[in-house]
Amino acid sequence: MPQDRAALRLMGLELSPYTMKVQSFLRFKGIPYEWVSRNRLAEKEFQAHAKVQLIPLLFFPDGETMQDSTPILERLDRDYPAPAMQPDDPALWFLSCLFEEFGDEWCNKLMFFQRWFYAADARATGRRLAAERFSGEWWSAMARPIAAQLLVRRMVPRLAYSGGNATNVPQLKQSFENLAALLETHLQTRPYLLGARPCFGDFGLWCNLHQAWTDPTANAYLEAHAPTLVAYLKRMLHPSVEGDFEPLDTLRPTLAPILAQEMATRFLPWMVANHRAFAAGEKDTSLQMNGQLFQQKTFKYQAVTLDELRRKFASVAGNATLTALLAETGCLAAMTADG
Ligand SMILES: N[C@@H](CCC(=O)N[C@@H](CS)C(=O)NCC(=O)O)C(=O)O
Repeated sequence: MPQDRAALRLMGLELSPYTMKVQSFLRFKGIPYEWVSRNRLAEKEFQAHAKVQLIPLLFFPDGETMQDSTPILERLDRDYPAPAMQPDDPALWFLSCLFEEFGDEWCNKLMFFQRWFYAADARATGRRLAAERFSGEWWSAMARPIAAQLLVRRMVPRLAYSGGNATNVPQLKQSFENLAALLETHLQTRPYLLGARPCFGDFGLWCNLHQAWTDPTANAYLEAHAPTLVAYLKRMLHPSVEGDFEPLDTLRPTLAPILAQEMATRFLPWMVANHRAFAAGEKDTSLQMNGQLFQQKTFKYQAVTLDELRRKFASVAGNATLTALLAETGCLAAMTADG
């Protein structure tokens, strides 16, 4: 192995929210790493180590590899404890976990539908993906135009997977615009979600919203309506400690509306319905969301991550401040198995 090889190697793409999430976290922790583009040249190495066909793929110096950004961040936080990624306060700790999951599983829908549902965005993304996939190959400029079209043809049907279908788009569009407005207010007086330093929740929340900002339609909307949020999206590319986490009291006035309007009415009802459908062996999940039908394929992954979120809640369920906030905002029921 060449001496100058950095300790960790991060394989992925800039168009991958979860790869950018891990990169941002490595920067936050000050962990040296080598970026490895998952282009065609890296395909052989990817296939030799990947357990699932997903990026990011993280290589440790001892040859161990990891996939799935949430356990990757938790592992890196154990290996490199400083600066801490989580608040000590149990209520803030759980809210940070809840936002990480919300960002990973709900905001992904808000990004994905805008990226592939609108023709201009799909074309733009196809070109960017082709440029990344064929980077490092002399002839790539000639192949890109056709490659871009092929990638769009492969990715657009994926919309069904992420729930970006015509039935759901009204709810997803409303959710994106409402979330942007609520974050624009919440981030007026603080650089990060829970105060003057980033938490676990920031990395999940940021990664998909940042990707959306790189796409034409969402970029135009955010630039016009949410300049403070845009500044946050740029800040999280190189997150750093600028002070302390705030007490829940000062966060609550602008954080509670996000819990009530986006998590309690959209994200959690979908996660609970998906969990129930998975348990019942139903391949499709449908529910009423703000009086509208919301339907998509049922996923094992999100059923498992809801169990994990519920396990985390159970570890702090005795915290009266937290349970009061979750009850007031309509999020508490979903935190327990019969929720
Ligand atoms: N839960 C995983 C999700 C990883 C994921 O969905 N990665 C996408 C790119 S962001 C991927 O590799 N998709 C496969 C493909 O597009 O072929 C994580 O957090 O790492």
